[in-house]
Amino acid sequence: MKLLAVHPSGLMYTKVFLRLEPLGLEIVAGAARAAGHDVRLIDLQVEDHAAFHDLVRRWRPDAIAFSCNYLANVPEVVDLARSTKELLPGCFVFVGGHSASFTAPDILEHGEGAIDCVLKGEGEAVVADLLDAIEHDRGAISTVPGAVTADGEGPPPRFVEKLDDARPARDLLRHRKKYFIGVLDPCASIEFARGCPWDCTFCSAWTFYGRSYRTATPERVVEELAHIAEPGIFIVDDVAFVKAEHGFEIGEGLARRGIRKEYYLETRGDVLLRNKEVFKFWATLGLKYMFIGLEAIDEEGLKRYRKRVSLDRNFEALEYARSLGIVVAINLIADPSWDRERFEVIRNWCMEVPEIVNISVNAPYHGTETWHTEGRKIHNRDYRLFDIQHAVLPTKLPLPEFYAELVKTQQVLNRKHLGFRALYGVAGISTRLLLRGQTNFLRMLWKFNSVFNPALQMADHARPVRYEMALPPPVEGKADPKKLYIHGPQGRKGRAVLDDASERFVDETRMGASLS
Ligand code: B12
Ligand code: SF4
Repeated sequence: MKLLAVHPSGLMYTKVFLRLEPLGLEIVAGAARAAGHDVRLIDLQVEDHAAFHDLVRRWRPDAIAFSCNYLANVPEVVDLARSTKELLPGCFVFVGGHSASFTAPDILEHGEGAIDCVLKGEGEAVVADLLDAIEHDRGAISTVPGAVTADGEGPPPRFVEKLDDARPARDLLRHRKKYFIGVLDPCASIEFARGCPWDCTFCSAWTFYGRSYRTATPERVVEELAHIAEPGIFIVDDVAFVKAEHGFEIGEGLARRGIRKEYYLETRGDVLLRNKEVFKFWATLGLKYMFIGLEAIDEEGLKRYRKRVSLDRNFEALEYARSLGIVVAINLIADPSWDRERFEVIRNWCMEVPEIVNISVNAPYHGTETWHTEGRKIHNRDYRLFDIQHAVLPTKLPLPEFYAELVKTQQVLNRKHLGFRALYGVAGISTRLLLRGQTNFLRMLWKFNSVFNPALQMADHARPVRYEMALPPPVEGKADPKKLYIHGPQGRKGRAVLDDASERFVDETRMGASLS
Protein backbone atom coordinates (compact mmCIF):
# COMPACT_ATOMS: atom_id res chain seq x y z
CA MET A 1 0.00 0.00 0.00
CA LYS A 2 1.01 3.66 -0.36
CA LEU A 3 2.27 5.15 2.91
CA LEU A 4 3.15 8.80 3.40
CA ALA A 5 5.41 9.48 6.41
CA VAL A 6 5.20 13.05 7.74
CA HIS A 7 7.40 14.99 10.15
CA PRO A 8 5.81 18.19 11.56
CA SER A 9 7.34 21.69 11.60
CA GLY A 10 10.35 22.64 13.69
CA LEU A 11 10.12 24.40 17.05
CA MET A 12 11.74 27.66 18.13
CA TYR A 13 15.20 26.12 18.26
CA THR A 14 15.15 24.97 14.68
CA LYS A 15 14.65 28.57 13.57
CA VAL A 16 18.08 29.49 14.90
CA PHE A 17 20.53 26.86 16.03
CA LEU A 18 19.84 23.68 14.21
CA ARG A 19 17.58 21.58 12.02
CA LEU A 20 18.05 17.84 12.06
CA GLU A 21 17.02 15.01 9.83
CA PRO A 22 13.99 13.11 11.17
CA LEU A 23 15.88 9.91 11.93
CA GLY A 24 13.11 8.13 13.88
CA LEU A 25 10.60 8.65 11.08
CA GLU A 26 13.15 7.52 8.48
CA ILE A 27 13.56 4.31 10.49
CA VAL A 28 9.81 3.71 10.60
CA ALA A 29 9.60 4.47 6.87
CA GLY A 30 12.50 2.05 6.26
CA ALA A 31 10.69 -0.75 8.09
CA ALA A 32 7.49 -0.13 6.11
CA ARG A 33 9.40 -0.18 2.84
CA ALA A 34 11.22 -3.37 3.82
CA ALA A 35 7.77 -4.95 4.30
CA GLY A 36 7.00 -4.21 0.64
CA HIS A 37 5.08 -0.94 0.85
CA ASP A 38 5.44 2.07 -1.41
CA VAL A 39 6.67 4.80 0.97
CA ARG A 40 7.24 8.54 0.65
CA LEU A 41 8.38 11.00 3.29
CA ILE A 42 7.83 14.72 3.74
CA ASP A 43 9.54 16.84 6.40
CA LEU A 44 7.63 19.99 7.32
CA GLN A 45 10.71 21.41 9.01
CA VAL A 46 11.81 22.25 5.48
CA GLU A 47 8.59 22.17 3.43
CA ASP A 48 5.27 23.88 4.12
CA HIS A 49 1.72 22.68 4.69
CA ALA A 50 0.77 23.55 1.12
CA ALA A 51 3.42 21.10 -0.13
CA PHE A 52 1.98 18.42 2.17
CA HIS A 53 -1.60 18.96 1.02
CA ASP A 54 -0.47 19.04 -2.57
CA LEU A 55 1.30 15.70 -2.15
CA VAL A 56 -1.77 14.18 -0.50
CA ARG A 57 -3.98 15.36 -3.37
CA ARG A 58 -1.65 14.19 -6.11
CA TRP A 59 -0.31 10.93 -4.70
CA ARG A 60 -3.42 9.86 -2.74
CA PRO A 61 -1.73 7.67 -0.08
CA ASP A 62 -3.66 4.80 1.52
CA ALA A 63 -2.17 5.61 4.91
CA ILE A 64 -0.43 8.55 6.55
CA ALA A 65 2.00 8.20 9.45
CA PHE A 66 2.66 11.36 11.46
CA SER A 67 5.67 11.56 13.73
CA CYS A 68 5.02 13.40 16.97
CA ASN A 69 8.08 13.39 19.20
CA TYR A 70 7.45 16.87 20.53
CA LEU A 71 4.49 17.86 22.63
CA ALA A 72 4.51 21.30 21.01
CA ASN A 73 3.67 19.67 17.67
CA VAL A 74 0.45 18.00 18.89
CA PRO A 75 -1.97 20.73 17.64
CA GLU A 76 -0.29 20.86 14.22
CA VAL A 77 -0.45 17.08 13.83
CA VAL A 78 -4.13 17.01 14.86
CA ASP A 79 -4.95 19.81 12.38
CA LEU A 80 -3.07 18.05 9.58
CA ALA A 81 -4.90 14.81 10.35
CA ARG A 82 -8.23 16.64 10.14
CA SER A 83 -7.41 18.32 6.83
CA THR A 84 -6.13 15.00 5.45
CA LYS A 85 -9.44 13.32 6.24
CA GLU A 86 -11.28 16.12 4.44
CA LEU A 87 -9.19 15.54 1.34
CA LEU A 88 -9.06 11.75 1.53
CA PRO A 89 -11.73 10.35 3.86
CA GLY A 90 -10.63 6.76 3.18
CA CYS A 91 -7.01 7.33 4.14
CA PHE A 92 -5.90 5.61 7.39
CA VAL A 93 -4.22 8.19 9.65
CA PHE A 94 -1.92 7.13 12.46
CA VAL A 95 0.47 8.94 14.76
CA GLY A 96 3.56 7.72 16.61
CA GLY A 97 6.65 9.00 18.36
CA HIS A 98 7.73 10.05 21.81
CA SER A 99 5.01 12.52 22.85
CA ALA A 100 2.23 10.77 20.95
CA SER A 101 3.01 7.65 22.99
CA PHE A 102 2.52 9.49 26.29
CA THR A 103 -0.66 11.28 25.21
CA ALA A 104 -2.36 8.67 23.00
CA PRO A 105 -5.99 8.88 24.32
CA ASP A 106 -5.85 12.71 24.40
CA ILE A 107 -4.62 12.88 20.81
CA LEU A 108 -7.40 10.57 19.63
CA GLU A 109 -9.92 12.75 21.41
CA HIS A 110 -8.57 15.98 19.89
CA GLY A 111 -8.77 14.35 16.44
CA GLU A 112 -12.51 13.61 16.83
CA GLY A 113 -12.23 10.68 14.46
CA ALA A 114 -9.55 12.13 12.15
CA ILE A 115 -6.84 10.01 13.81
CA ASP A 116 -7.51 6.30 13.47
CA CYS A 117 -4.71 5.05 15.66
CA VAL A 118 -1.77 6.06 17.85
CA LEU A 119 1.06 3.56 17.69
CA LYS A 120 3.00 3.77 20.92
CA GLY A 121 6.68 2.96 21.34
CA GLU A 122 9.29 1.99 18.78
CA GLY A 123 7.59 2.29 15.43
CA GLU A 124 9.87 0.07 13.36
CA ALA A 125 9.08 -2.97 15.54
CA VAL A 126 5.40 -3.06 14.62
CA VAL A 127 4.63 -0.74 11.72
CA ALA A 128 4.57 -3.67 9.25
CA ASP A 129 2.00 -5.47 11.45
CA LEU A 130 -0.17 -2.36 11.56
CA LEU A 131 -0.03 -1.83 7.80
CA ASP A 132 -0.83 -5.49 7.26
CA ALA A 133 -3.89 -5.19 9.51
CA ILE A 134 -5.02 -1.97 7.75
CA GLU A 135 -4.77 -3.69 4.38
CA HIS A 136 -6.21 -7.10 5.16
CA ASP A 137 -8.06 -7.17 8.47
CA ARG A 138 -8.95 -3.93 10.24
CA GLY A 139 -10.31 -5.93 13.17
CA ALA A 140 -6.73 -7.06 13.87
CA ILE A 141 -5.50 -3.50 14.48
CA SER A 142 -6.33 -3.83 18.16
CA THR A 143 -3.96 -6.81 18.41
CA VAL A 144 -0.91 -4.82 17.23
CA PRO A 145 1.44 -4.12 20.18
CA GLY A 146 1.23 -0.45 21.18
CA ALA A 147 -1.84 0.32 19.05
CA VAL A 148 -4.38 2.64 20.69
CA THR A 149 -7.66 3.29 18.88
CA ALA A 150 -11.07 4.69 19.81
CA ASP A 151 -11.97 1.09 20.75
CA GLY A 152 -9.19 0.81 23.32
CA GLU A 153 -5.60 -0.25 23.74
CA GLY A 154 -3.83 -3.31 22.29
CA PRO A 155 -1.00 -5.29 23.88
CA PRO A 156 1.96 -3.32 25.30
CA PRO A 157 4.49 -1.84 22.83
CA ARG A 158 7.26 -4.12 21.58
CA PHE A 159 10.95 -3.38 21.29
CA VAL A 160 12.68 -3.91 17.98
CA GLU A 161 14.66 -7.14 18.31
CA LYS A 162 18.09 -5.67 17.58
CA LEU A 163 19.03 -2.04 17.04
CA ASP A 164 20.92 -3.24 13.98
CA ASP A 165 17.54 -3.94 12.41
CA ALA A 166 16.63 -0.24 12.47
CA ARG A 167 17.50 0.90 8.94
CA PRO A 168 16.70 4.55 8.21
CA ALA A 169 15.39 5.21 4.69
CA ARG A 170 17.67 8.24 4.30
CA ASP A 171 17.12 8.36 0.55
CA LEU A 172 13.45 9.32 1.05
CA LEU A 173 14.39 12.75 2.40
CA ARG A 174 14.04 15.29 -0.38
CA HIS A 175 16.21 18.16 0.88
CA ARG A 176 19.18 16.63 2.60
CA LYS A 177 21.25 19.81 2.43
CA LYS A 178 18.86 21.64 4.75
CA TYR A 179 20.00 19.84 7.90
CA PHE A 180 22.65 21.39 10.10
CA ILE A 181 23.74 22.12 13.64
CA GLY A 182 25.87 25.23 14.04
CA VAL A 183 28.86 24.92 11.76
CA LEU A 184 28.19 21.25 10.97
CA ASP A 185 26.41 22.16 7.76
CA PRO A 186 25.19 19.91 6.20
CA CYS A 187 24.78 17.36 8.95
CA ALA A 188 23.30 13.84 9.09
CA SER A 189 22.09 12.02 12.22
CA ILE A 190 22.97 8.55 13.47
CA GLU A 191 22.20 6.39 16.46
CA PHE A 192 24.90 4.36 18.24
CA ALA A 193 22.75 3.48 21.25
CA ARG A 194 19.19 3.94 22.45
CA GLY A 195 17.76 4.73 25.89
CA CYS A 196 19.13 5.97 29.17
CA PRO A 197 19.74 4.13 32.45
CA TRP A 198 19.52 7.27 34.62
CA ASP A 199 16.23 8.71 35.82
CA CYS A 200 16.25 12.51 35.97
CA THR A 201 12.93 13.90 37.19
CA PHE A 202 12.40 16.32 34.27
CA CYS A 203 13.19 13.86 31.46
CA SER A 204 11.12 11.23 29.67
CA ALA A 205 13.89 9.52 27.71
CA TRP A 206 14.18 6.84 30.40
CA THR A 207 10.45 6.30 30.84
CA PHE A 208 9.94 5.85 27.10
CA TYR A 209 12.54 3.09 26.84
CA GLY A 210 11.87 1.42 30.21
CA ARG A 211 15.21 2.69 31.51
CA SER A 212 17.02 0.32 29.20
CA TYR A 213 20.20 1.02 27.28
CA ARG A 214 20.80 -0.85 24.02
CA THR A 215 23.59 -0.55 21.51
CA ALA A 216 23.96 -1.19 17.79
CA THR A 217 26.94 -3.38 16.87
CA PRO A 218 30.11 -1.43 16.04
CA GLU A 219 30.25 -3.12 12.60
CA ARG A 220 26.76 -1.94 11.76
CA VAL A 221 27.47 1.64 12.91
CA VAL A 222 30.71 1.84 10.93
CA GLU A 223 28.98 0.47 7.84
CA GLU A 224 26.22 3.06 8.13
CA LEU A 225 28.66 5.92 8.58
CA ALA A 226 30.56 4.73 5.53
CA HIS A 227 27.40 5.27 3.48
CA ILE A 228 26.60 8.76 4.78
CA ALA A 229 27.70 11.51 2.42
CA GLU A 230 27.41 14.47 4.83
CA PRO A 231 30.65 15.64 6.46
CA GLY A 232 28.89 16.55 9.74
CA ILE A 233 27.36 13.91 12.02
CA PHE A 234 24.95 14.40 14.94
CA ILE A 235 25.03 11.35 17.22
CA VAL A 236 21.49 11.33 18.63
CA ASP A 237 22.12 9.03 21.63
CA ASP A 238 20.67 10.33 24.89
CA VAL A 239 24.02 9.80 26.58
CA ALA A 240 26.90 9.05 24.26
CA PHE A 241 29.62 6.52 25.09
CA VAL A 242 28.13 5.12 28.28
CA LYS A 243 30.04 1.93 27.46
CA ALA A 244 33.70 2.65 26.84
CA GLU A 245 34.35 -0.53 24.88
CA HIS A 246 31.52 0.19 22.46
CA GLY A 247 32.89 3.69 21.77
CA PHE A 248 36.39 2.34 21.23
CA GLU A 249 35.28 -0.40 18.86
CA ILE A 250 33.31 2.01 16.68
CA GLY A 251 36.22 4.46 16.66
CA GLU A 252 38.72 1.77 15.76
CA GLY A 253 36.49 0.59 12.92
CA LEU A 254 36.26 4.14 11.55
CA ALA A 255 40.01 4.64 11.84
CA ARG A 256 40.67 1.34 10.02
CA ARG A 257 38.41 2.38 7.16
CA GLY A 258 39.75 5.92 7.06
CA ILE A 259 36.30 7.43 7.65
CA ARG A 260 36.72 11.05 8.67
CA LYS A 261 33.81 13.26 9.73
CA GLU A 262 33.09 16.04 12.23
CA TYR A 263 30.91 14.90 15.15
CA TYR A 264 28.51 16.42 17.66
CA LEU A 265 27.25 14.40 20.62
CA GLU A 266 25.47 14.76 23.94
CA THR A 267 26.67 13.16 27.16
CA ARG A 268 26.91 13.50 30.93
CA GLY A 269 29.80 14.96 32.90
CA ASP A 270 30.36 11.80 34.89
CA VAL A 271 30.33 9.60 31.78
CA LEU A 272 32.96 11.85 30.23
CA LEU A 273 35.17 11.50 33.29
CA ARG A 274 34.66 7.78 33.58
CA ASN A 275 35.46 7.17 29.94
CA LYS A 276 38.10 9.85 29.38
CA GLU A 277 40.15 7.75 26.97
CA VAL A 278 37.19 7.18 24.62
CA PHE A 279 36.50 10.89 24.30
CA LYS A 280 40.20 11.57 23.82
CA PHE A 281 40.31 8.99 21.04
CA TRP A 282 37.20 10.46 19.42
CA ALA A 283 38.71 13.94 19.52
CA THR A 284 41.36 12.56 17.15
CA LEU A 285 38.63 11.10 14.93
CA GLY A 286 36.80 14.43 14.52
CA LEU A 287 34.70 14.90 17.66
CA LYS A 288 34.39 18.68 17.66
CA TYR A 289 31.29 19.61 19.65
CA MET A 290 29.76 18.21 22.76
CA PHE A 291 26.61 19.03 24.73
CA ILE A 292 26.54 18.36 28.46
CA GLY A 293 23.32 18.66 30.42
CA LEU A 294 24.69 20.35 33.52
CA GLU A 295 21.16 21.62 34.38
CA ALA A 296 22.12 23.39 37.64
CA ILE A 297 25.11 25.13 39.18
CA ASP A 298 24.16 24.33 42.75
CA GLU A 299 24.02 20.99 44.58
CA GLU A 300 20.43 21.55 45.62
CA GLY A 301 19.32 21.94 41.99
CA LEU A 302 21.18 18.80 40.94
CA LYS A 303 19.50 16.88 43.70
CA ARG A 304 16.06 18.24 42.80
CA TYR A 305 16.50 17.07 39.20
CA ARG A 306 18.00 13.79 40.44
CA LYS A 307 20.99 14.19 38.14
CA ARG A 308 22.98 11.79 40.34
CA VAL A 309 26.17 13.70 39.78
CA SER A 310 27.98 16.19 41.99
CA LEU A 311 28.83 19.77 41.06
CA ASP A 312 32.56 19.12 41.42
CA ARG A 313 32.40 16.22 38.99
CA ASN A 314 30.55 18.36 36.46
CA PHE A 315 33.11 21.15 36.67
CA GLU A 316 35.93 18.62 36.44
CA ALA A 317 34.30 17.23 33.29
CA LEU A 318 34.16 20.69 31.70
CA GLU A 319 37.83 21.15 32.38
CA TYR A 320 38.67 17.81 30.85
CA ALA A 321 36.63 18.56 27.70
CA ARG A 322 38.43 21.90 27.36
CA SER A 323 41.77 20.11 27.57
CA LEU A 324 40.77 17.99 24.57
CA GLY A 325 39.99 21.07 22.49
CA ILE A 326 36.33 20.08 22.15
CA VAL A 327 33.79 22.94 21.97
CA VAL A 328 31.33 22.33 24.77
CA ALA A 329 27.77 23.61 25.06
CA ILE A 330 26.10 23.21 28.43
CA ASN A 331 22.48 23.37 29.38
CA LEU A 332 21.06 25.04 32.47
CA ILE A 333 17.43 24.79 33.50
CA ALA A 334 15.80 28.09 34.44
CA ASP A 335 13.31 27.47 37.22
CA PRO A 336 10.07 29.47 37.31
CA SER A 337 11.04 30.40 40.89
CA TRP A 338 14.03 32.44 39.65
CA ASP A 339 13.99 36.11 40.55
CA ARG A 340 16.16 38.97 39.18
CA GLU A 341 19.04 38.20 41.52
CA ARG A 342 19.10 34.57 40.50
CA PHE A 343 19.19 35.48 36.79
CA GLU A 344 22.03 37.91 37.57
CA VAL A 345 24.01 35.19 39.38
CA ILE A 346 23.51 32.88 36.41
CA ARG A 347 24.57 35.57 33.89
CA ASN A 348 27.72 36.28 35.86
CA TRP A 349 28.57 32.61 36.14
CA CYS A 350 27.97 32.05 32.44
CA MET A 351 30.24 34.92 31.50
CA GLU A 352 33.05 33.41 33.54
CA VAL A 353 33.08 30.04 31.80
CA PRO A 354 34.29 29.69 28.22
CA GLU A 355 31.55 27.21 27.28
CA ILE A 356 28.46 27.99 25.22
CA VAL A 357 25.54 28.09 27.66
CA ASN A 358 22.02 27.19 26.69
CA ILE A 359 19.16 28.09 29.03
CA SER A 360 15.94 26.12 28.94
CA VAL A 361 12.84 26.63 31.10
CA ASN A 362 11.72 23.95 33.52
CA ALA A 363 8.40 22.49 32.39
CA PRO A 364 6.57 19.31 33.35
CA TYR A 365 6.35 17.09 30.27
CA HIS A 366 4.17 14.01 29.93
CA GLY A 367 6.12 10.90 30.82
CA THR A 368 8.31 12.67 33.35
CA GLU A 369 8.12 12.43 37.08
CA THR A 370 7.53 16.19 37.31
CA TRP A 371 4.43 15.80 35.14
CA HIS A 372 2.88 13.88 38.02
CA THR A 373 4.25 16.04 40.82
CA GLU A 374 3.97 19.51 39.21
CA GLY A 375 1.64 19.00 36.26
CA ARG A 376 -1.47 20.22 38.04
CA LYS A 377 0.08 23.65 38.50
CA ILE A 378 0.30 24.27 34.74
CA HIS A 379 -1.36 27.63 34.08
CA ASN A 380 -1.51 27.51 30.30
CA ARG A 381 -2.69 24.32 28.67
CA ASP A 382 -1.53 25.14 25.16
CA TYR A 383 0.68 22.30 23.84
CA ARG A 384 2.54 24.79 21.65
CA LEU A 385 4.17 26.38 24.69
CA PHE A 386 5.94 23.12 25.59
CA ASP A 387 9.20 23.82 23.80
CA ILE A 388 11.25 24.52 26.95
CA GLN A 389 11.45 28.20 25.96
CA HIS A 390 8.11 29.11 27.53
CA ALA A 391 7.09 29.15 31.18
CA VAL A 392 4.03 26.99 31.72
CA LEU A 393 4.29 26.86 35.52
CA PRO A 394 3.57 29.94 37.64
CA THR A 395 6.64 32.18 37.82
CA LYS A 396 7.77 34.09 40.88
CA LEU A 397 8.43 37.18 38.78
CA PRO A 398 5.49 38.55 36.78
CA LEU A 399 5.58 36.62 33.49
CA PRO A 400 6.70 39.54 31.24
CA GLU A 401 9.58 40.19 33.63
CA PHE A 402 10.53 36.53 33.73
CA TYR A 403 10.77 36.51 29.92
CA ALA A 404 12.65 39.81 29.91
CA GLU A 405 15.24 38.35 32.31
CA LEU A 406 15.41 35.06 30.43
CA VAL A 407 15.93 36.66 27.04
CA LYS A 408 18.39 39.18 28.51
CA THR A 409 20.43 36.24 29.80
CA GLN A 410 20.22 34.44 26.47
CA GLN A 411 21.19 37.63 24.61
CA VAL A 412 24.20 38.19 26.83
CA LEU A 413 25.26 34.64 26.08
CA ASN A 414 24.61 35.01 22.41
CA ARG A 415 26.72 38.16 22.26
CA LYS A 416 29.44 36.40 24.18
CA HIS A 417 29.66 33.78 21.46
CA LEU A 418 29.01 35.94 18.47
CA GLY A 419 31.12 38.90 19.56
CA PHE A 420 33.60 40.39 17.16
CA ARG A 421 36.35 37.95 17.94
CA ALA A 422 34.06 35.01 17.45
CA LEU A 423 32.68 36.50 14.23
CA TYR A 424 36.20 36.94 12.99
CA GLY A 425 36.73 33.21 13.44
CA VAL A 426 33.32 32.52 11.94
CA ALA A 427 34.16 34.42 8.74
CA GLY A 428 36.49 31.63 7.59
CA ILE A 429 33.93 28.96 8.36
CA SER A 430 31.17 30.86 6.54
CA THR A 431 33.28 31.26 3.42
CA ARG A 432 34.09 27.56 3.43
CA LEU A 433 30.39 26.68 3.76
CA LEU A 434 29.32 29.18 1.12
CA LEU A 435 31.82 27.67 -1.27
CA ARG A 436 30.05 24.34 -0.70
CA GLY A 437 26.70 26.03 -1.29
CA GLN A 438 25.65 25.68 2.37
CA THR A 439 23.88 28.75 3.79
CA ASN A 440 22.09 27.33 6.85
CA PHE A 441 24.79 28.35 9.33
CA LEU A 442 25.21 31.84 7.90
CA ARG A 443 21.48 32.53 8.02
CA MET A 444 21.34 31.36 11.62
CA LEU A 445 23.89 33.99 12.73
CA TRP A 446 21.49 36.85 12.15
CA LYS A 447 18.27 35.35 13.35
CA PHE A 448 18.65 35.29 17.13
CA ASN A 449 16.99 38.60 18.02
CA SER A 450 14.02 38.07 15.75
CA VAL A 451 13.24 34.70 17.36
CA PHE A 452 14.23 35.17 21.03
CA ASN A 453 12.09 38.13 22.00
CA PRO A 454 10.08 38.59 25.26
CA ALA A 455 7.21 40.34 23.48
CA LEU A 456 6.81 37.44 21.07
CA GLN A 457 6.94 34.97 23.92
CA MET A 458 4.20 36.86 25.77
CA ALA A 459 2.13 36.99 22.58
CA ASP A 460 2.41 33.20 22.32
CA HIS A 461 0.58 32.93 25.66
CA ALA A 462 -2.32 34.97 24.29
CA ARG A 463 -3.03 32.76 21.26
CA PRO A 464 -6.45 31.08 21.23
CA VAL A 465 -6.14 27.47 22.31
CA ARG A 466 -8.03 24.98 20.19
CA TYR A 467 -6.77 21.80 21.83
CA GLU A 468 -6.44 21.99 25.60
CA MET A 469 -3.99 19.71 27.31
CA ALA A 470 -5.57 17.51 29.99
CA LEU A 471 -3.85 17.77 33.35
CA PRO A 472 -2.67 14.73 35.32
CA PRO A 473 -4.95 13.33 38.02
CA PRO A 474 -3.89 14.15 41.57
CA VAL A 475 -1.40 11.66 43.05
CA GLU A 476 -1.46 10.48 46.59
CA GLY A 477 2.09 10.30 47.89
CA LYS A 478 4.70 9.26 45.31
CA ALA A 479 3.83 8.66 41.66
CA ASP A 480 3.74 4.96 40.76
CA PRO A 481 6.92 4.55 38.65
CA LYS A 482 5.38 1.65 36.69
CA LYS A 483 2.73 3.95 35.29
CA LEU A 484 5.40 6.26 33.87
CA TYR A 485 6.74 3.82 31.28
CA ILE A 486 5.90 3.27 27.62
CA HIS A 487 8.19 0.27 27.15
CA GLY A 488 8.04 -1.62 30.44
CA PRO A 489 11.23 -1.60 32.50
CA GLN A 490 13.47 -4.58 31.87
CA GLY A 491 14.72 -4.78 35.45
CA ARG A 492 18.36 -4.48 36.41
CA LYS A 493 19.39 -6.85 33.64
CA GLY A 494 17.86 -4.57 31.01
CA ARG A 495 19.86 -1.65 32.29
CA ALA A 496 22.97 -3.42 31.11
CA VAL A 497 25.41 -0.69 32.03
CA LEU A 498 24.17 -0.24 35.51
CA ASP A 499 25.42 -3.30 37.29
CA ASP A 500 28.84 -1.87 36.94
CA ALA A 501 28.75 1.83 36.17
CA SER A 502 25.83 3.13 38.15
CA GLU A 503 26.77 1.41 41.37
CA ARG A 504 30.10 3.13 41.16
CA PHE A 505 28.30 6.27 40.20
CA VAL A 506 26.15 6.21 43.33
CA ASP A 507 29.31 5.97 45.44
CA GLU A 508 30.90 8.79 43.52
CA THR A 509 28.09 11.23 44.13
CA ARG A 510 27.63 10.14 47.74
CA MET A 511 23.99 11.08 47.42
CA GLY A 512 23.00 7.71 48.72
CA ALA A 513 20.41 7.45 45.96
CA SER A 514 19.34 3.97 45.07
CA LEU A 515 18.88 2.98 41.48
CA SER A 516 16.59 0.07 42.08
C1 B12 B 1 18.32 13.89 19.40
C2 B12 B 1 17.27 14.69 20.15
C3 B12 B 1 17.12 16.00 19.79
C4 B12 B 1 17.92 16.61 18.68
C5 B12 B 1 17.37 16.21 17.30
C6 B12 B 1 15.88 16.21 17.15
C7 B12 B 1 15.50 15.79 15.76
N1 B12 B 1 14.81 16.62 15.04
O1 B12 B 1 15.82 14.73 15.33
C8 B12 B 1 17.86 18.10 19.01
C9 B12 B 1 19.09 18.49 19.75
C10 B12 B 1 17.65 19.00 17.83
C11 B12 B 1 16.67 18.14 19.94
C12 B12 B 1 16.06 19.32 20.25
C13 B12 B 1 15.03 19.42 21.14
N2 B12 B 1 14.55 18.44 21.92
CO1 B12 B 1 15.08 16.61 21.72
N3 B12 B 1 15.62 14.85 21.85
C14 B12 B 1 16.50 14.15 21.18
C15 B12 B 1 16.59 12.73 21.76
C16 B12 B 1 17.80 12.69 22.71
C17 B12 B 1 16.68 11.58 20.78
C18 B12 B 1 15.70 11.65 19.62
C19 B12 B 1 16.14 10.69 18.56
O2 B12 B 1 16.55 11.07 17.50
N4 B12 B 1 16.07 9.41 18.89
C20 B12 B 1 16.43 8.35 17.98
C21 B12 B 1 15.29 8.05 17.01
C22 B12 B 1 15.59 6.81 16.23
O3 B12 B 1 14.14 7.82 17.80
P1 B12 B 1 12.78 8.66 17.70
O4 B12 B 1 12.92 9.87 16.91
O5 B12 B 1 12.22 8.80 19.07
O6 B12 B 1 11.84 7.68 16.89
C23 B12 B 1 11.40 6.44 17.38
C24 B12 B 1 10.07 6.49 18.15
O7 B12 B 1 9.79 7.72 18.75
C25 B12 B 1 9.05 6.11 17.13
N5 B12 B 1 8.54 7.09 16.18
C26 B12 B 1 9.01 8.29 15.80
N6 B12 B 1 8.24 8.82 14.84
C27 B12 B 1 7.25 7.95 14.59
C28 B12 B 1 6.18 8.00 13.71
C29 B12 B 1 5.29 6.92 13.66
C30 B12 B 1 4.15 6.96 12.73
C31 B12 B 1 5.49 5.79 14.51
C32 B12 B 1 4.56 4.66 14.48
C33 B12 B 1 6.56 5.77 15.41
C34 B12 B 1 7.44 6.84 15.44
O8 B12 B 1 9.75 5.14 16.38
C35 B12 B 1 11.09 5.61 16.15
C36 B12 B 1 12.03 4.48 15.96
O9 B12 B 1 12.07 3.64 17.08
C37 B12 B 1 15.24 12.66 22.54
C38 B12 B 1 15.22 11.73 23.72
C39 B12 B 1 14.77 10.37 23.29
N7 B12 B 1 15.51 9.38 23.63
O10 B12 B 1 13.78 10.20 22.61
C40 B12 B 1 15.04 14.11 22.96
C41 B12 B 1 13.62 14.63 23.17
C42 B12 B 1 12.72 14.05 22.10
N8 B12 B 1 13.78 16.09 22.99
C43 B12 B 1 13.08 16.78 23.80
C44 B12 B 1 13.05 18.19 23.82
C45 B12 B 1 12.27 18.85 24.94
C46 B12 B 1 13.73 18.94 22.85
C47 B12 B 1 13.73 20.46 22.72
C48 B12 B 1 12.36 21.11 22.79
C49 B12 B 1 14.64 21.05 23.75
C50 B12 B 1 15.95 20.36 23.89
N9 B12 B 1 16.01 19.31 24.70
O11 B12 B 1 16.89 20.78 23.31
C51 B12 B 1 14.37 20.72 21.35
C52 B12 B 1 13.35 21.05 20.25
C53 B12 B 1 13.63 20.34 18.95
C54 B12 B 1 12.86 20.81 17.78
N10 B12 B 1 12.11 19.95 17.15
O12 B12 B 1 12.93 21.94 17.40
C55 B12 B 1 12.26 15.91 24.70
C56 B12 B 1 10.81 15.83 24.19
C57 B12 B 1 9.86 16.29 25.19
C58 B12 B 1 8.49 16.39 24.63
N11 B12 B 1 7.65 15.52 25.14
O13 B12 B 1 8.16 17.20 23.80
C59 B12 B 1 13.02 14.55 24.63
C60 B12 B 1 12.14 13.34 24.86
C61 B12 B 1 14.14 14.56 25.67
C62 B12 B 1 13.70 14.82 27.08
N12 B12 B 1 14.35 15.73 27.72
O14 B12 B 1 12.81 14.25 27.65
N13 B12 B 1 16.35 16.93 20.39
S1 SF4 C 1 20.82 11.48 31.90
FE1 SF4 C 1 19.95 12.75 30.24
S2 SF4 C 1 18.74 11.33 29.00
FE2 SF4 C 1 19.16 10.31 30.93
S3 SF4 C 1 17.40 10.68 32.24
FE3 SF4 C 1 18.90 12.32 32.68
S4 SF4 C 1 18.43 14.01 31.26
FE4 SF4 C 1 17.35 12.17 30.51
